[in-house]
Amino acid sequence: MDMPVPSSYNDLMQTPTDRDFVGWAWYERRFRPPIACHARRARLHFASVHYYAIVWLDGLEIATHEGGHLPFEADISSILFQAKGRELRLTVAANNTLTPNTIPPGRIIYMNDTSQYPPGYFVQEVDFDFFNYAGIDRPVSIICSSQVYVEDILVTTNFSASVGFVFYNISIAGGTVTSIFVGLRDPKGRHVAGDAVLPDHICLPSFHSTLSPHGLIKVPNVSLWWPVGMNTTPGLLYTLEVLVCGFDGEKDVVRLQFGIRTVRVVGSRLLLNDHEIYLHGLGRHEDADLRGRGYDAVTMAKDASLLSWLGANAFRTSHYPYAEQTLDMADRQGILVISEAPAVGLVTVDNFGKRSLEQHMTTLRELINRDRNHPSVIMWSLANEPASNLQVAESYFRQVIAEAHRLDGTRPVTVVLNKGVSVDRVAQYLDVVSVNAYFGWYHDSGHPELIGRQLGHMLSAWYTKHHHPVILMEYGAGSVAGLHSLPSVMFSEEYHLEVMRQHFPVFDEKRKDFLVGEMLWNLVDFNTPQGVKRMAGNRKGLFTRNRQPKMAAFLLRDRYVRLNNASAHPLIPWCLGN
Ligand code: GCB
Repeated sequence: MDMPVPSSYNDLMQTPTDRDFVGWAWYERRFRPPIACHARRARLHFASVHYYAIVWLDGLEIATHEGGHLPFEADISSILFQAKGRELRLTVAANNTLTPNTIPPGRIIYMNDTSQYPPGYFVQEVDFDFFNYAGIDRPVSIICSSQVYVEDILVTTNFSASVGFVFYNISIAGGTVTSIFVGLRDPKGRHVAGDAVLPDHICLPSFHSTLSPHGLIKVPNVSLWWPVGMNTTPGLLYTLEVLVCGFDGEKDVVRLQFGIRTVRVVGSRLLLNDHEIYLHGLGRHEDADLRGRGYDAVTMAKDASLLSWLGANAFRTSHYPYAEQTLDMADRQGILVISEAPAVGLVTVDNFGKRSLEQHMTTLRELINRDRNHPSVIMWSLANEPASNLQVAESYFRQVIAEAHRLDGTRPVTVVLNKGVSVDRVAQYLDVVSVNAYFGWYHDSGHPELIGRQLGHMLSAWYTKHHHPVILMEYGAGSVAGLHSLPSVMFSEEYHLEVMRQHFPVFDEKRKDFLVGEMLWNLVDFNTPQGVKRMAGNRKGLFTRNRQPKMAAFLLRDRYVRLNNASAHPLIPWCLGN
């Protein structure tokens, strides 16, 4: 069938067997290479294929990749050169099978009782609460450049008084360069330091600039990057312009937008630009009716608009890396992001073996490499709800956390925990302790009056044991839009409100000491595997899957606008609303 790319194929199918298909899905199309790419460096770039991908061009295998949500590419210069503009056939095989050693893990269960099931019958089981959407779910593009090209740039930033520091490290591939020009533009587009990189710049083979591929640029009167709600313009971005010249006189120009800011954990506090910061945000999913997990600019813009309307200053990319366009949006809008590796559902001993560890590390490298220049990304979350009580989990996470620190010393690291504080073995290695807890929902269902006591006790217990800042990374309740009940019952909109309301006084109390974030679960209702606990998906959204508000959305908006107002005007904490 015709299949749009990007999209998840599942939601475009008409039979349950096709929607729930597990195995190889084949994509194929013919295309004429762009003339502009002829005799130049050409890379075929996949932003994400879920889960395992093999790619052929004209029948020649050019790439394999394991893991969804993260990019990979193949150099196709010589194939395009030989093709001389002739049509080419691109084939992609994508396999969504998850095993105990994939990240995330899953398992195939064969039902061998032929009195109950037909021969060969199997199901794929997962220990995570979202539909395992599959296919080429993000854009595919051809990147043309000169033979010598800028392969990567790493920017780290700091500041002292009014001077900003921009450290850059440029990796060049494809040959030797004759000269490099590096310049910096401020958020208004004015050239402020380094070389002026002009569009009509001509590369002269003999010319050598003074700048090397790594260095430091000082920025006087720096405009720091801030999130929303800080009484200053959020999301101010500088642009690093890099121009490299090859021997043949060809040039590659890359512009990287980034923000100048610092993140640190000091004692029980999270500091952004040396100011205490409190995250008030949401957990999310890349999920929308018909689109599945497929990248969709309209849904992305709508969700950004919902976050802004709510007054949220943060979100977590639960439970996998989101499209890069979403992080660009967060950079511009001034939303703090906790960027999460796709390690969710590591719950049994066989999810912590050597093969899992290797794949987790590979995924982590790809994630940090992709997202490290985004000012919005202030923390790495390495996993969601692993069995952190197991002995194997301790040595496993000690290694994963050490690797994250080695790869990026500029951001704190967390793992989102749900085991009890007395049995957990992982929090000791973290910079920030994140916990999920559903008091009044999964615990003491139907008893929101117990939330204050239980939540306060739990949060204090984590802090007392580890003396690290704590974030309540998930809490919430489900409601079916339009279902009302007084007195409230579970799944009514009133119950949803009640559960949230019971949390707020505890947050306000604990954030005086060690709580550095409250992250409601979830922005929008989302699709899950079918089961008796889910009524056509998970209903913990503030908005329906069509992005219309439930009553709970107004309650959270009222709180978040007040919180923004309080941090913008510390002397008049409650000057908005009643
Ligand atoms: C959790 C999970 C999240 C689920 C949520 C729920 O703890 O981290 O993926 O969707 O609970 O609603 O059950």
